Amino acid sequence: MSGGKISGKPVNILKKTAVLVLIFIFILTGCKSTIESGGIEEKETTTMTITGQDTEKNNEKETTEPVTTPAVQKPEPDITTQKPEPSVPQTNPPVQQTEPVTEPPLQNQPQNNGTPFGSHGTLSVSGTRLTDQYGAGYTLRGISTHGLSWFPDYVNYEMFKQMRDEWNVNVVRLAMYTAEYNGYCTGDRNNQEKLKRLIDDGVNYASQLGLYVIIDWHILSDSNPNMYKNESMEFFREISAKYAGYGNVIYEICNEPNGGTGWGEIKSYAQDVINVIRSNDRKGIIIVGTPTWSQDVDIAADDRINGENIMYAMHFYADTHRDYIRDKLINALNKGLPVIVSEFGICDASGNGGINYDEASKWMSLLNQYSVSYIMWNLSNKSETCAMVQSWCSKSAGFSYDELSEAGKWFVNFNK
Ligand code: IDC
Repeated sequence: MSGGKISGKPVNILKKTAVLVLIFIFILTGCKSTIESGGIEEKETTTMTITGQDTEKNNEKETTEPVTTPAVQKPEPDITTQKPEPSVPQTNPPVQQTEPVTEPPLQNQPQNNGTPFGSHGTLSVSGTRLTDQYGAGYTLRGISTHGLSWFPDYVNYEMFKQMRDEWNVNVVRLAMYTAEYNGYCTGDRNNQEKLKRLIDDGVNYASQLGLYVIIDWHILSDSNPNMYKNESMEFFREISAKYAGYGNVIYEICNEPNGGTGWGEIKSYAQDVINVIRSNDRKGIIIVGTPTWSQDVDIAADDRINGENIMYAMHFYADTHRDYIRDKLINALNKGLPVIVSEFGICDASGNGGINYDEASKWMSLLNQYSVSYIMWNLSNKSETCAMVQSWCSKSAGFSYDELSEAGKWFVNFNK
Protein backbone atom coordinates (compact mmCIF):
# COMPACT_ATOMS: atom_id res chain seq x y z
CA MET A 1 0.00 0.00 0.00
CA SER A 2 2.92 2.33 0.38
CA GLY A 3 3.96 4.57 -2.50
CA GLY A 4 7.31 2.78 -2.63
CA LYS A 5 5.63 -0.27 -4.14
CA ILE A 6 4.30 1.62 -7.11
CA SER A 7 6.20 0.91 -10.30
CA GLY A 8 6.84 3.54 -13.02
CA LYS A 9 4.55 1.78 -15.43
CA PRO A 10 1.18 2.73 -13.98
CA VAL A 11 2.40 6.31 -13.50
CA ASN A 12 3.37 6.59 -17.19
CA ILE A 13 0.07 5.22 -18.32
CA LEU A 14 -1.77 7.55 -16.04
CA LYS A 15 0.22 10.50 -17.38
CA LYS A 16 -0.69 9.54 -20.94
CA THR A 17 -4.29 9.19 -19.96
CA ALA A 18 -4.21 12.57 -18.25
CA VAL A 19 -2.87 14.21 -21.42
CA LEU A 20 -5.67 12.63 -23.41
CA VAL A 21 -8.22 13.94 -20.93
CA LEU A 22 -6.68 17.41 -21.13
CA ILE A 23 -6.90 17.44 -24.90
CA PHE A 24 -10.49 16.28 -24.65
CA ILE A 25 -11.41 19.07 -22.23
CA PHE A 26 -9.57 21.60 -24.36
CA ILE A 27 -11.52 20.62 -27.44
CA LEU A 28 -14.79 20.70 -25.54
CA THR A 29 -14.41 24.08 -23.82
CA GLY A 30 -11.73 25.98 -25.77
CA CYS A 31 -11.23 28.00 -22.65
CA LYS A 32 -7.66 28.71 -21.34
CA SER A 33 -8.67 29.23 -17.75
CA THR A 34 -10.37 25.85 -17.71
CA ILE A 35 -7.21 24.22 -19.00
CA GLU A 36 -5.25 25.61 -16.03
CA SER A 37 -7.75 24.46 -13.43
CA GLY A 38 -8.09 21.10 -15.25
CA GLY A 39 -4.37 20.65 -14.90
CA ILE A 40 -4.63 20.91 -11.15
CA GLU A 41 -7.57 18.50 -11.08
CA GLU A 42 -5.58 16.00 -13.09
CA LYS A 43 -2.74 16.14 -10.66
CA GLU A 44 -5.12 15.37 -7.84
CA THR A 45 -6.76 12.61 -9.79
CA THR A 46 -3.40 11.08 -10.58
CA THR A 47 -2.42 11.17 -6.95
CA MET A 48 -5.68 9.53 -5.96
CA THR A 49 -5.17 6.78 -8.48
CA ILE A 50 -1.63 6.14 -7.30
CA THR A 51 -2.54 5.88 -3.71
CA GLY A 52 -5.65 3.93 -4.50
CA GLN A 53 -7.74 6.03 -2.19
CA ASP A 54 -10.48 6.64 -4.70
CA THR A 55 -10.67 3.75 -7.05
CA GLU A 56 -14.27 4.47 -8.03
CA LYS A 57 -13.42 7.85 -9.56
CA ASN A 58 -10.88 6.16 -11.81
CA ASN A 59 -12.87 3.12 -12.74
CA GLU A 60 -12.90 3.95 -16.39
CA LYS A 61 -9.15 4.16 -16.60
CA GLU A 62 -8.47 1.07 -14.62
CA THR A 63 -10.68 -1.15 -16.74
CA THR A 64 -8.29 -0.68 -19.62
CA GLU A 65 -5.51 -2.59 -18.00
CA PRO A 66 -5.04 -5.42 -15.59
CA VAL A 67 -5.55 -4.36 -12.05
CA THR A 68 -1.98 -3.98 -10.96
CA THR A 69 -2.38 -1.20 -8.45
CA PRO A 70 -1.01 -2.66 -5.23
CA ALA A 71 -3.61 -0.92 -3.15
CA VAL A 72 -6.39 -2.67 -5.03
CA GLN A 73 -4.65 -6.00 -5.30
CA LYS A 74 -3.65 -6.37 -1.71
CA PRO A 75 -6.75 -5.76 0.35
CA GLU A 76 -6.65 -5.85 4.10
CA PRO A 77 -7.41 -9.32 5.48
CA ASP A 78 -11.17 -9.81 5.43
CA ILE A 79 -12.13 -10.24 9.05
CA THR A 80 -15.52 -11.63 8.12
CA THR A 81 -13.89 -14.75 6.69
CA GLN A 82 -11.84 -15.39 9.81
CA LYS A 83 -12.98 -18.19 12.12
CA PRO A 84 -14.85 -16.65 15.05
CA GLU A 85 -13.36 -17.32 18.45
CA PRO A 86 -15.49 -19.65 20.59
CA SER A 87 -17.43 -17.62 23.13
CA VAL A 88 -16.63 -20.08 25.93
CA PRO A 89 -12.91 -20.69 26.32
CA GLN A 90 -12.01 -24.34 25.90
CA THR A 91 -10.04 -25.35 28.94
CA ASN A 92 -9.52 -28.90 27.81
CA PRO A 93 -8.46 -30.42 24.54
CA PRO A 94 -11.33 -32.11 22.75
CA VAL A 95 -11.71 -35.80 23.48
CA GLN A 96 -10.10 -37.84 20.75
CA GLN A 97 -12.85 -39.94 19.30
CA THR A 98 -11.78 -43.54 19.04
CA GLU A 99 -15.30 -44.78 18.47
CA PRO A 100 -16.51 -45.92 15.08
CA VAL A 101 -18.10 -43.02 13.25
CA THR A 102 -21.38 -44.87 13.02
CA GLU A 103 -22.55 -43.61 16.44
CA PRO A 104 -25.32 -41.08 15.74
CA PRO A 105 -25.69 -37.88 17.77
CA LEU A 106 -27.69 -38.55 20.89
CA GLN A 107 -29.51 -35.23 21.18
CA ASN A 108 -33.22 -35.09 20.44
CA GLN A 109 -33.40 -38.68 19.40
CA PRO A 110 -36.51 -40.64 20.21
CA GLN A 111 -35.99 -42.92 23.13
CA ASN A 112 -34.13 -46.10 22.36
CA ASN A 113 -33.67 -45.02 18.78
CA GLY A 114 -30.23 -43.60 18.24
CA THR A 115 -29.49 -43.93 21.93
CA PRO A 116 -26.29 -45.66 23.04
CA PHE A 117 -27.98 -48.98 23.74
CA GLY A 118 -30.46 -48.53 20.90
CA SER A 119 -27.56 -48.19 18.46
CA HIS A 120 -25.02 -50.58 19.92
CA GLY A 121 -27.03 -53.25 21.70
CA THR A 122 -25.64 -55.78 24.10
CA LEU A 123 -21.91 -55.49 24.65
CA SER A 124 -19.30 -58.23 24.68
CA VAL A 125 -15.66 -58.44 25.65
CA SER A 126 -13.18 -58.92 22.85
CA GLY A 127 -9.45 -58.72 23.50
CA THR A 128 -8.78 -55.88 25.91
CA ARG A 129 -11.99 -54.02 25.28
CA LEU A 130 -15.72 -53.90 24.87
CA THR A 131 -17.37 -54.39 21.53
CA ASP A 132 -20.93 -53.64 20.48
CA GLN A 133 -23.45 -56.03 18.93
CA TYR A 134 -21.86 -55.48 15.51
CA GLY A 135 -18.39 -56.35 16.79
CA ALA A 136 -17.12 -52.75 16.64
CA GLY A 137 -15.07 -51.44 19.56
CA TYR A 138 -17.17 -49.52 22.06
CA THR A 139 -16.11 -47.35 24.98
CA LEU A 140 -18.29 -46.66 27.99
CA ARG A 141 -18.02 -43.11 29.33
CA GLY A 142 -20.04 -42.32 32.37
CA ILE A 143 -20.70 -41.28 35.90
CA SER A 144 -21.16 -43.16 39.14
CA THR A 145 -23.73 -42.21 41.71
CA HIS A 146 -22.50 -41.72 45.26
CA GLY A 147 -23.82 -44.31 47.70
CA LEU A 148 -27.50 -44.89 46.92
CA SER A 149 -28.42 -44.74 50.62
CA TRP A 150 -26.76 -41.37 51.04
CA PHE A 151 -27.92 -39.70 47.84
CA PRO A 152 -31.04 -41.43 46.48
CA ASP A 153 -32.51 -38.30 44.90
CA TYR A 154 -30.18 -38.22 41.91
CA VAL A 155 -31.71 -41.44 40.65
CA ASN A 156 -34.36 -39.80 38.48
CA TYR A 157 -35.27 -39.74 34.80
CA GLU A 158 -34.39 -36.07 34.18
CA MET A 159 -30.96 -36.50 35.74
CA PHE A 160 -30.15 -39.52 33.61
CA LYS A 161 -31.46 -37.69 30.54
CA GLN A 162 -29.22 -34.70 31.23
CA MET A 163 -26.23 -36.98 31.64
CA ARG A 164 -27.01 -38.59 28.28
CA ASP A 165 -28.02 -35.54 26.26
CA GLU A 166 -25.83 -32.80 27.69
CA TRP A 167 -22.85 -34.60 29.14
CA ASN A 168 -22.45 -37.28 26.46
CA VAL A 169 -22.66 -40.09 28.99
CA ASN A 170 -23.54 -43.61 27.85
CA VAL A 171 -23.38 -45.47 31.16
CA VAL A 172 -24.50 -44.80 34.73
CA ARG A 173 -23.09 -46.74 37.66
CA LEU A 174 -25.40 -47.37 40.61
CA ALA A 175 -23.10 -47.61 43.64
CA MET A 176 -24.64 -49.61 46.44
CA TYR A 177 -22.42 -49.74 49.51
CA THR A 178 -22.50 -53.07 51.30
CA ALA A 179 -21.16 -52.04 54.71
CA GLU A 180 -21.11 -48.24 55.08
CA TYR A 181 -24.11 -46.14 56.13
CA ASN A 182 -27.30 -48.12 55.49
CA GLY A 183 -25.28 -50.58 53.48
CA TYR A 184 -27.01 -53.55 51.88
CA CYS A 185 -25.42 -56.02 54.30
CA THR A 186 -25.45 -53.90 57.45
CA GLY A 187 -28.89 -52.31 57.26
CA ASP A 188 -32.20 -54.09 57.87
CA ARG A 189 -34.61 -55.80 55.46
CA ASN A 190 -36.51 -52.58 54.81
CA ASN A 191 -33.28 -50.93 53.87
CA GLN A 192 -32.48 -53.77 51.49
CA GLU A 193 -35.87 -53.42 49.83
CA LYS A 194 -35.38 -49.69 49.56
CA LEU A 195 -32.01 -50.17 47.89
CA LYS A 196 -33.42 -52.73 45.48
CA ARG A 197 -36.21 -50.33 44.56
CA LEU A 198 -33.65 -47.62 43.87
CA ILE A 199 -31.67 -50.00 41.69
CA ASP A 200 -34.85 -50.94 39.89
CA ASP A 201 -35.66 -47.26 39.29
CA GLY A 202 -32.12 -46.63 38.07
CA VAL A 203 -32.16 -49.62 35.72
CA ASN A 204 -35.54 -48.58 34.33
CA TYR A 205 -34.56 -44.92 33.74
CA ALA A 206 -31.38 -46.10 32.05
CA SER A 207 -33.32 -48.56 29.90
CA GLN A 208 -35.94 -45.99 28.88
CA LEU A 209 -33.12 -43.66 27.85
CA GLY A 210 -31.06 -46.33 26.12
CA LEU A 211 -28.16 -46.07 28.56
CA TYR A 212 -25.98 -48.86 29.88
CA VAL A 213 -26.18 -49.31 33.64
CA ILE A 214 -23.78 -50.89 36.13
CA ILE A 215 -25.06 -52.41 39.36
CA ASP A 216 -22.12 -52.00 41.72
CA TRP A 217 -21.72 -54.16 44.85
CA HIS A 218 -19.70 -51.46 46.57
CA ILE A 219 -17.47 -53.16 49.12
CA LEU A 220 -15.06 -50.82 50.89
CA SER A 221 -14.66 -51.04 54.68
CA ASP A 222 -15.64 -54.71 54.29
CA SER A 223 -12.36 -55.16 52.53
CA ASN A 224 -12.66 -58.84 51.62
CA PRO A 225 -15.59 -59.67 49.32
CA ASN A 226 -15.89 -63.08 51.00
CA MET A 227 -17.12 -61.30 54.14
CA TYR A 228 -20.61 -60.98 52.63
CA LYS A 229 -20.34 -63.61 49.95
CA ASN A 230 -23.66 -65.29 50.79
CA GLU A 231 -25.50 -61.97 50.68
CA SER A 232 -23.76 -61.17 47.42
CA MET A 233 -24.75 -64.48 45.84
CA GLU A 234 -28.35 -64.06 46.95
CA PHE A 235 -28.41 -60.48 45.68
CA PHE A 236 -26.91 -61.27 42.27
CA ARG A 237 -29.15 -64.33 41.86
CA GLU A 238 -32.18 -62.09 42.25
CA ILE A 239 -30.79 -59.20 40.24
CA SER A 240 -29.59 -61.29 37.31
CA ALA A 241 -32.90 -63.17 37.12
CA LYS A 242 -34.71 -59.84 36.98
CA TYR A 243 -32.52 -58.04 34.44
CA ALA A 244 -31.11 -60.85 32.27
CA GLY A 245 -33.38 -59.91 29.37
CA TYR A 246 -32.56 -56.19 29.46
CA GLY A 247 -29.25 -56.41 27.63
CA ASN A 248 -27.93 -53.10 28.98
CA VAL A 249 -27.26 -54.21 32.57
CA ILE A 250 -23.67 -54.78 33.74
CA TYR A 251 -22.79 -56.46 37.04
CA GLU A 252 -19.88 -55.18 39.16
CA ILE A 253 -19.43 -57.75 41.88
CA CYS A 254 -16.83 -56.23 44.23
CA ASN A 255 -15.90 -52.56 44.04
CA GLU A 256 -12.53 -52.43 45.78
CA PRO A 257 -11.03 -55.37 47.67
CA ASN A 258 -8.40 -54.05 50.06
CA GLY A 259 -6.79 -54.70 53.44
CA GLY A 260 -4.39 -57.26 52.00
CA THR A 261 -7.08 -59.37 50.33
CA GLY A 262 -5.22 -61.43 47.76
CA TRP A 263 -6.19 -62.16 44.17
CA GLY A 264 -6.74 -65.83 45.01
CA GLU A 265 -9.47 -64.93 47.52
CA ILE A 266 -11.09 -62.50 45.13
CA LYS A 267 -10.97 -65.05 42.34
CA SER A 268 -12.71 -67.75 44.33
CA TYR A 269 -15.41 -65.27 45.41
CA ALA A 270 -15.77 -64.09 41.82
CA GLN A 271 -16.03 -67.58 40.39
CA ASP A 272 -18.97 -68.40 42.68
CA VAL A 273 -20.82 -65.14 42.07
CA ILE A 274 -20.20 -65.38 38.33
CA ASN A 275 -21.69 -68.90 38.31
CA VAL A 276 -24.81 -67.56 40.01
CA ILE A 277 -25.15 -64.72 37.50
CA ARG A 278 -24.48 -67.04 34.55
CA SER A 279 -27.28 -69.36 35.65
CA ASN A 280 -29.63 -66.50 34.67
CA ASP A 281 -27.72 -64.23 32.33
CA ARG A 282 -25.39 -66.06 29.98
CA LYS A 283 -23.81 -63.05 28.34
CA GLY A 284 -24.05 -59.94 30.52
CA ILE A 285 -20.76 -58.15 31.24
CA ILE A 286 -19.37 -58.83 34.72
CA ILE A 287 -16.75 -56.54 36.30
CA VAL A 288 -14.43 -57.98 38.93
CA GLY A 289 -12.46 -55.78 41.34
CA THR A 290 -8.74 -56.42 41.80
CA PRO A 291 -6.46 -56.31 44.89
CA THR A 292 -5.40 -53.03 46.57
CA TRP A 293 -8.54 -50.98 45.92
CA SER A 294 -8.74 -52.30 42.35
CA GLN A 295 -5.26 -51.27 41.32
CA ASP A 296 -3.51 -54.61 40.80
CA VAL A 297 -4.76 -55.43 37.34
CA ASP A 298 -1.24 -56.62 36.51
CA ILE A 299 -1.66 -59.45 39.03
CA ALA A 300 -5.03 -60.44 37.57
CA ALA A 301 -3.48 -60.40 34.09
CA ASP A 302 -1.26 -63.34 35.08
CA ASP A 303 -4.10 -65.40 36.50
CA ARG A 304 -7.38 -64.78 34.77
CA ILE A 305 -10.85 -65.99 35.70
CA ASN A 306 -12.38 -68.57 33.37
CA GLY A 307 -15.38 -67.43 31.44
CA GLU A 308 -16.54 -64.94 28.87
CA ASN A 309 -17.46 -61.28 29.06
CA ILE A 310 -15.49 -60.60 32.21
CA MET A 311 -13.81 -57.22 32.69
CA TYR A 312 -11.27 -56.37 35.40
CA ALA A 313 -11.57 -53.16 37.41
CA MET A 314 -8.82 -50.57 37.59
CA HIS A 315 -9.54 -47.57 39.82
CA PHE A 316 -7.45 -44.43 40.17
CA TYR A 317 -7.51 -41.04 41.87
CA ALA A 318 -5.23 -38.89 39.77
CA ASP A 319 -3.47 -36.94 42.52
CA THR A 320 -2.54 -40.11 44.44
CA HIS A 321 -2.10 -42.75 41.75
CA ARG A 322 0.43 -41.81 39.14
CA ASP A 323 3.03 -43.44 36.87
CA TYR A 324 3.42 -46.50 39.07
CA ILE A 325 -0.28 -47.37 38.77
CA ARG A 326 -0.43 -46.33 35.11
CA ASP A 327 2.38 -48.83 34.47
CA LYS A 328 0.23 -51.57 36.03
CA LEU A 329 -2.55 -50.71 33.63
CA ILE A 330 -0.19 -50.70 30.65
CA ASN A 331 1.27 -54.07 31.70
CA ALA A 332 -2.16 -55.61 32.07
CA LEU A 333 -3.38 -54.29 28.72
CA ASN A 334 -0.22 -55.46 27.00
CA LYS A 335 -0.91 -58.92 28.38
CA GLY A 336 -4.36 -58.72 26.81
CA LEU A 337 -6.45 -58.20 29.96
CA PRO A 338 -9.81 -56.49 29.39
CA VAL A 339 -9.76 -53.60 31.83
CA ILE A 340 -12.44 -51.07 32.72
CA VAL A 341 -11.94 -47.98 34.86
CA SER A 342 -15.25 -48.40 36.65
CA GLU A 343 -14.34 -45.63 39.10
CA PHE A 344 -11.89 -42.73 39.06
CA GLY A 345 -11.43 -39.27 40.50
CA ILE A 346 -9.14 -36.40 39.60
CA CYS A 347 -8.34 -35.41 43.20
CA ASP A 348 -6.66 -37.59 45.84
CA ALA A 349 -7.79 -41.01 47.00
CA SER A 350 -9.69 -39.61 49.99
CA GLY A 351 -12.02 -37.94 47.48
CA ASN A 352 -10.72 -34.58 48.65
CA GLY A 353 -7.67 -32.33 48.25
CA GLY A 354 -6.96 -30.31 45.14
CA ILE A 355 -7.65 -31.41 41.60
CA ASN A 356 -4.55 -32.50 39.75
CA TYR A 357 -5.29 -31.52 36.16
CA ASP A 358 -1.87 -32.58 34.85
CA GLU A 359 -2.09 -36.11 36.21
CA ALA A 360 -5.74 -36.32 35.17
CA SER A 361 -4.75 -35.45 31.64
CA LYS A 362 -1.98 -38.10 31.64
CA TRP A 363 -4.51 -40.68 32.77
CA MET A 364 -7.10 -39.70 30.20
CA SER A 365 -4.62 -39.80 27.32
CA LEU A 366 -3.63 -43.28 28.37
CA LEU A 367 -7.27 -44.39 28.54
CA ASN A 368 -7.91 -42.86 25.13
CA GLN A 369 -4.86 -44.53 23.68
CA TYR A 370 -6.15 -47.97 24.67
CA SER A 371 -9.88 -47.14 24.38
CA VAL A 372 -10.44 -47.98 28.02
CA SER A 373 -13.93 -47.26 29.36
CA TYR A 374 -14.16 -44.85 32.29
CA ILE A 375 -16.67 -43.82 34.95
CA MET A 376 -16.22 -40.76 37.14
CA TRP A 377 -16.94 -40.73 40.90
CA ASN A 378 -19.43 -39.19 41.93
CA LEU A 379 -22.84 -37.67 41.26
CA SER A 380 -23.65 -35.76 44.44
CA ASN A 381 -23.39 -32.34 46.07
CA LYS A 382 -21.40 -33.63 49.02
CA SER A 383 -18.83 -31.13 50.21
CA GLU A 384 -15.86 -33.05 48.81
CA THR A 385 -13.66 -32.44 45.79
CA CYS A 386 -14.79 -35.54 43.87
CA ALA A 387 -18.51 -34.63 44.04
CA MET A 388 -19.68 -33.27 40.68
CA VAL A 389 -22.29 -30.80 41.99
CA GLN A 390 -21.62 -27.64 44.01
CA SER A 391 -22.43 -28.26 47.68
CA TRP A 392 -24.78 -25.24 47.80
CA CYS A 393 -26.92 -26.56 44.97
CA SER A 394 -29.83 -28.68 46.16
CA LYS A 395 -31.29 -29.59 42.76
CA SER A 396 -31.42 -33.22 41.77
CA ALA A 397 -31.43 -32.67 37.97
CA GLY A 398 -31.21 -29.96 35.33
CA PHE A 399 -27.89 -28.51 36.41
CA SER A 400 -26.46 -25.43 34.79
CA TYR A 401 -22.71 -25.38 34.14
CA ASP A 402 -22.18 -23.06 37.12
CA GLU A 403 -23.94 -25.47 39.43
CA LEU A 404 -21.27 -28.06 38.77
CA SER A 405 -18.19 -28.34 40.96
CA GLU A 406 -14.71 -27.99 39.45
CA ALA A 407 -14.61 -31.78 39.07
CA GLY A 408 -18.03 -31.74 37.43
CA LYS A 409 -17.03 -28.98 35.02
CA TRP A 410 -13.84 -30.84 34.17
CA PHE A 411 -15.78 -34.00 33.34
CA VAL A 412 -18.37 -32.23 31.24
CA ASN A 413 -15.65 -30.46 29.25
CA PHE A 414 -13.57 -33.55 28.85
CA ASN A 415 -16.42 -35.80 27.84
CA LYS A 416 -17.93 -33.43 25.24
C1 IDC B 1 -15.95 -42.05 49.40
C2 IDC B 1 -16.96 -40.94 49.28
C3 IDC B 1 -17.18 -40.30 50.62
C4 IDC B 1 -17.61 -41.38 51.59
C5 IDC B 1 -16.59 -42.49 51.63
C6 IDC B 1 -17.06 -43.64 52.50
O1 IDC B 1 -16.53 -40.03 48.33
O2 IDC B 1 -18.14 -39.29 50.57
O3 IDC B 1 -17.73 -40.83 52.89
O4 IDC B 1 -16.37 -42.99 50.32
O5 IDC B 1 -16.01 -44.31 53.01
C7 IDC B 1 -12.94 -45.08 46.63
C8 IDC B 1 -14.24 -45.72 46.93
C9 IDC B 1 -15.32 -44.72 47.17
C10 IDC B 1 -14.81 -43.51 47.93
C11 IDC B 1 -13.77 -42.82 47.05
C12 IDC B 1 -13.20 -41.54 47.65
O6 IDC B 1 -14.63 -46.65 45.96
O7 IDC B 1 -16.35 -45.34 47.88
O8 IDC B 1 -15.88 -42.64 48.14
N1 IDC B 1 -12.71 -43.76 46.75
O9 IDC B 1 -12.56 -41.78 48.84
N2 IDC B 1 -11.84 -45.68 46.27
C13 IDC B 1 -10.87 -44.75 46.16
C14 IDC B 1 -11.41 -43.52 46.47
